[in-house]
Amino acid sequence: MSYVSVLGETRVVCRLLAITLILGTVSVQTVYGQGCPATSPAVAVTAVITGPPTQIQITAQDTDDGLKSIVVTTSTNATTVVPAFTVGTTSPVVVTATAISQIAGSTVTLTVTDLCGNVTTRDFQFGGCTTTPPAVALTAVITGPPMQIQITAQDTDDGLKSIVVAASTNATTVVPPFTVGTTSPVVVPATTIDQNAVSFVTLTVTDLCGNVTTRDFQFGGPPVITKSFGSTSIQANGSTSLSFNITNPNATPLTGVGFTDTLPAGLIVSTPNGLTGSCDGGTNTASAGSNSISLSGATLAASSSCTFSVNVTGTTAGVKNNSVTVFSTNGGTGNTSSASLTVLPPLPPTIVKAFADSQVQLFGPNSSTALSFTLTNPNAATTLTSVGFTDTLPAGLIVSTPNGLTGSCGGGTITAIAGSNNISLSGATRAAGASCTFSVNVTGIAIGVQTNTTSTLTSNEAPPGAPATASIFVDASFFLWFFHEGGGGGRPPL
Ligand SMILES: [Ca+2]
Ligand SMILES: [Ca+2]
Repeated sequence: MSYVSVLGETRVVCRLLAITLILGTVSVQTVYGQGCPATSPAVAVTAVITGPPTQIQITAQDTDDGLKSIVVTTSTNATTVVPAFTVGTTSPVVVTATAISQIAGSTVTLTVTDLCGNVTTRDFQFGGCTTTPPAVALTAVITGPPMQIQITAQDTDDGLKSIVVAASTNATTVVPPFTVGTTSPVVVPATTIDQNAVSFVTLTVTDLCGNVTTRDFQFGGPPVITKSFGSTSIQANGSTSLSFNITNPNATPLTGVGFTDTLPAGLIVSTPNGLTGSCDGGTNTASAGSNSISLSGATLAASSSCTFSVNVTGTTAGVKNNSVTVFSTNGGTGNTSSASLTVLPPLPPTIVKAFADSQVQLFGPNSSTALSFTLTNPNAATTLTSVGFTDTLPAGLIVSTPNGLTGSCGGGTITAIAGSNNISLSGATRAAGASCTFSVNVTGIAIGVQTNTTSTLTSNEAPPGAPATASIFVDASFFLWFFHEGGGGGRPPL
């Protein structure tokens, strides 16, 4: 290019302009074609040949001014060649970078200049290790017999390095030759798979960056069942879930999958049965109140599982051991899974007793007070029957005359004979969570603190419940006033 001063201006004039100098006249005659455009050359990747080894084509073009130079400023882990071209060409020029390293990564930088001095610099990065392992999948099953399969391994980013048959049991597995570094799929056939035995093919596939995928493919094996209770223990007559998970470990479907689970004594299907989940195409049977849960006729797709659960209720206390065996039509009988549930006995009834007053007089108008008993069945689901207790009064208390009995307790018989030292309840029935209260008047007959403790609480269903204790003070001040201080001569004590 050249710089020419015309009419006080400095202009960049391209070579396409005709410039004529007429010497001696000190005049400049300039003919302009057009101004020099400021548009820089275009530089882009236009082709990738994956190889291996990978090759790249980078195309440079300047459609207005024409190319002046293409300089390779960086070429790391690559061989970059600029072809010969005519300076000023407006046609594309294709630069080829070969031997690109997919593992280490390659960098190619081009600096492209056009005839007007416009410059484009572009960096191109290729390859470099990824952390993505190869994909390994079953892509074809020829049922035979004998059965054949195809397993496809591919690594689209780094390229495959090796495919190793880690196991081939009851099958013939051959890895075909392939170009190390290929990003194309490689199909590994396994032939003569024995469907009547459990057959395994295990491939370990590594890419050029050391990422590894190991995949097991199983054929002909039975289903696998796992059962579990939702809780490890429940109260008597309480409920929990019982879940069944069935897995098909094979790379092919299982048909006719089922089981029958007979519950142990003291464990039944709840009402309602709370059935949730299903197994594809199978029939679940779990009749409320029965001792049997079953599945029949289910189909499990390759490498799939299904889960369903029902609620069960413990009707007697104890450890309930429960086993179930799964079977299938085409994979035979599978494992036996066991689970245990502890059914705890019902909680015993509870009792609270209390005197209405903290003290009574030994003699006179304030010598009696009410003694109340409150019984509770703390169970959530168990009715307690034949609930009873005995309360023998201490030497300083007797049942008042009359006994002042109020309240009742679940149809039970309350005995409190006037003048006796005994209060008792027998034969009461209390529903889950229910309480009852009754009271009897008692009279102090000896001075001092009278501590009163019941027997344990008995019932037909639960272990004995803890006794209840309460105390009252029998005071002698009224007695002393009445008999020793003048027989009513003064004001009696309260
Ligand atoms: Ca240009
Ligand atoms: Ca990879």
